[in-house]
Amino acid sequence: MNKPLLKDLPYEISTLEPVLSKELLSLHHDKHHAAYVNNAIATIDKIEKNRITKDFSNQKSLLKDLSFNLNGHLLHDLYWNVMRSPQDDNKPSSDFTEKLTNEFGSYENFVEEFSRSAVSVEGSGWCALLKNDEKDLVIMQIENHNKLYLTNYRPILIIDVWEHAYYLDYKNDRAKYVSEWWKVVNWEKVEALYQE
Ligand code: MN3
Repeated sequence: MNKPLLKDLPYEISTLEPVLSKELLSLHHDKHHAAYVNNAIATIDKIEKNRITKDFSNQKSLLKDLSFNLNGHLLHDLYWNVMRSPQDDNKPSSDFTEKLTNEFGSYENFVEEFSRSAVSVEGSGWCALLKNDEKDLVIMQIENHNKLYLTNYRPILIIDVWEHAYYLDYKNDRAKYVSEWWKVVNWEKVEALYQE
């Protein structure tokens, strides 16, 4: 299986300021995200080694580690890519606003429902907007990196609500982080993912 790769951020480290400081971003990308990549690679190596030795005694814990670390890597990749420099009146296109309105009542309703979902994730996790093949939209919480998974739905917008994603800038105020985060959402990217 191909090994995951830690890519550089798709923008300068200070691009998301003042919503997310460069100190926070550098710690988050270079330490936390990097650790998931390294742990995923180490786990894949162990699984491939077991395949040769036919020793599957630790298979259960390896597959758990793979799910946790590989998802951790993939979700961070998406998270970096759905953000850009902050804009005050940051809104989706009228086409996508219509999609959100059909599903959630209005753009404002969507933001409220998504924000409440993000703030209420239990412990460490994520909140995502996902689409299926029929282009239905759903909001989903993800605990850790891999729990509460919904099959056949792909995330197109995601926020990391692990404390490491905001503590340096917002202390324990997850709600403040979530409300500021809407300024850096890259709606063009979200809409491109929706169209894919
Ligand atoms: Mn994170």
